Amino acid sequence: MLLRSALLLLVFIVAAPCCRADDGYRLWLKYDLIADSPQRAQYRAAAQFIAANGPDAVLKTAAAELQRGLQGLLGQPVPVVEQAANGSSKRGILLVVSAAANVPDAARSTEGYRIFAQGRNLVVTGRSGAGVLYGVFALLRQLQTRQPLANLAGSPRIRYRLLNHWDNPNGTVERGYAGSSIWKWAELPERLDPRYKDYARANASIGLNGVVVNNVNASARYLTPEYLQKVKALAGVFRPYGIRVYLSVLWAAPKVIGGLKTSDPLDPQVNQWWAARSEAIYQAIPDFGGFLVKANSEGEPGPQDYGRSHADGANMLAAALGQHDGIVMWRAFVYKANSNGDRFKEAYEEFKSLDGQFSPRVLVQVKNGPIDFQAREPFHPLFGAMPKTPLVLEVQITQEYLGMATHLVYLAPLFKECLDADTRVKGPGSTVAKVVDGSLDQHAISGIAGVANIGADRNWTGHPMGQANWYAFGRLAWDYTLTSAAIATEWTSMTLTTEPKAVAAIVNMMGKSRDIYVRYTTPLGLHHIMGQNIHYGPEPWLAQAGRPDWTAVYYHKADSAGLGFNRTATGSNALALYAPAVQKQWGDAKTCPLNYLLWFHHVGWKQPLSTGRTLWNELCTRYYTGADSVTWMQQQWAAVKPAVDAAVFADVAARLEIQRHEALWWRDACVLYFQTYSKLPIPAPFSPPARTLAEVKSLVDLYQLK
Ligand code: GCW
Repeated sequence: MLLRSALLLLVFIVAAPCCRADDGYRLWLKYDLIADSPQRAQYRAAAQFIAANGPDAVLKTAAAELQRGLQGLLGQPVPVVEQAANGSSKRGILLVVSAAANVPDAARSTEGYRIFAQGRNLVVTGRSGAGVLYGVFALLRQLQTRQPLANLAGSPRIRYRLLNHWDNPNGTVERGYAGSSIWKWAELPERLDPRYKDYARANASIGLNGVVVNNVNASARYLTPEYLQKVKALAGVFRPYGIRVYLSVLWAAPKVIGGLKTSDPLDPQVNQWWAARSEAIYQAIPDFGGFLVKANSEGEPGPQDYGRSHADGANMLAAALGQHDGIVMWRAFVYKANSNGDRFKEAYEEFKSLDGQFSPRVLVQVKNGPIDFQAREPFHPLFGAMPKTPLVLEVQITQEYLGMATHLVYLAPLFKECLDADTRVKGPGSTVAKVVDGSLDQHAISGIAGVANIGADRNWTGHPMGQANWYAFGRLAWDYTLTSAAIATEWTSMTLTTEPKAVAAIVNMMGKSRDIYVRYTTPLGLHHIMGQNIHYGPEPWLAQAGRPDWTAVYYHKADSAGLGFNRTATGSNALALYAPAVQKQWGDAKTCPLNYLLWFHHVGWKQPLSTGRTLWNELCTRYYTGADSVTWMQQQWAAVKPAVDAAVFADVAARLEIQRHEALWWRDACVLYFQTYSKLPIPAPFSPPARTLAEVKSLVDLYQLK
């Protein structure tokens, strides 16, 4: 018996280090031991102690994280001391919070950091503990990606960098594909799942400083005293990581839980109710960040129910925050209950005229595009149209319309396409990024929000590569000038492998993945042709739904003449919402980028495009080459097998195989359906789909889209 136990123990000891599969839990913060090398020796020599002086809780976090990272990466214990010992020959890292620190300050925050050599030591300094924490993560990133510990400095370009969780009290996540919610409401506040802390570490490591914990389709419950204790417990876990909590609020809360007869923002009792609730929140959570509101949108209640405007509502909530340091983020994702116009224009029409009416602590939160997180959208026309109002850019990290948790789609190129888009409102260079960071119109506050793709799955995001989208969102929120490739390279080296060829192959595949997805789903500016219930499958034939703008035919407008939504002056004229220079380029089908063509033009099937092909042939070419490219991705992935963890490799390979099937599903559904209008053959060298349109349509039931 004893012998058997000893043998078992031996097997365990021998097996453990080599065979522990990577379950993805550690994200990009693996801190695995760097192989013995001259570089590791240099790192070791430079990191013999950490000195951190001061009571700041975030500084303590920074010291602990650095210690943990160095222990793992260098395999040497690094003591944390209060001060570097005088006259010691040891070299160490000094963490210094100083109001006088010479750090960059792009977003009027105190979160910048600077890393520099001072004598034998390396100093990481910032004007706040958070600044030092971000510096520490930057330093660890240098080690993780095997870079020199040279001079480094950074500061966020955007002040409020938030994840928006669409998580519900019952543990479900709206449009979440990685299991249930990570928040265990029933266990809070007594039990703090260790995951909360790891979640905070991950967010801090990429520079995020705020978390809206609940769905914008909000339950009033979060404002009850009972839930406040739960939110307070989470805030306590996040605070040492420089992260503040925010709540989405239900507009009708004064009626639903407050016992009032109205939620009219101009009613004094309603005002008092919100002020009292807000005060109670600040009593419990002194650094509470503020409120996010979805009002008068998709059936949610709002101030318009009482004939009041969005500004009336937002300003009342801002006033309720009192003297506390909080903000209100008011969403512009609205479209009227009975609209017969073009949904593209609705948010603009409702919000543009309110510019200048919002109180200084209100930011209006605008989705990247005018419709709804489609695989490719032109930038939202509100960017640049509300110069007196700070606008939060909202992007979707969770892949509601981009393949859920089975398609490999790296989203940094999508985020950047919007940030880099030039609104031209103040001449060339008036990019969305400059609207959002406040620099174009000199706003004191600025914000960016990403709808989280995180769930209770062990690897956080379902698809292992989905982690890259969380990572990329944070990095771009911090500094939108980083390139998609640079971010992918960092993430891959920290998460999957440091083998240079494999890194290059994976980064190349990631870089192309979003365009590939667009090609096999919605090429040339098609949009909103997905399934009614599951938003990532094709249903271009959808003609009946709760409202016309929930169908697909409303958007693609296929007929015997051609395809696409005419939004020029002869159509809905949504183009008129953009600056003249943008109108000019996009308004002419000859100069409109092909990526946006069918967003703005109804184009004849036989119309030649700049590629030399007719619209029909180009459409088919994109569907076919897009679907074929998934096979290419599979080959790329197969080639890196020796360099990545076996479990992660197998998981991604299996998901790519699903993606291949579903790309063919999209391709066949769309070319066969549009062919019923074009009446043209599938062009050579492509072969017509082996299945009929009826067969593809029946897949909708198979995938339970109905
Ligand atoms: O894209 C749509 C989603 C809804 C979501 C809404 C929104 C939270 O399908 O699930 O609701 O956007 O952004 O409010």
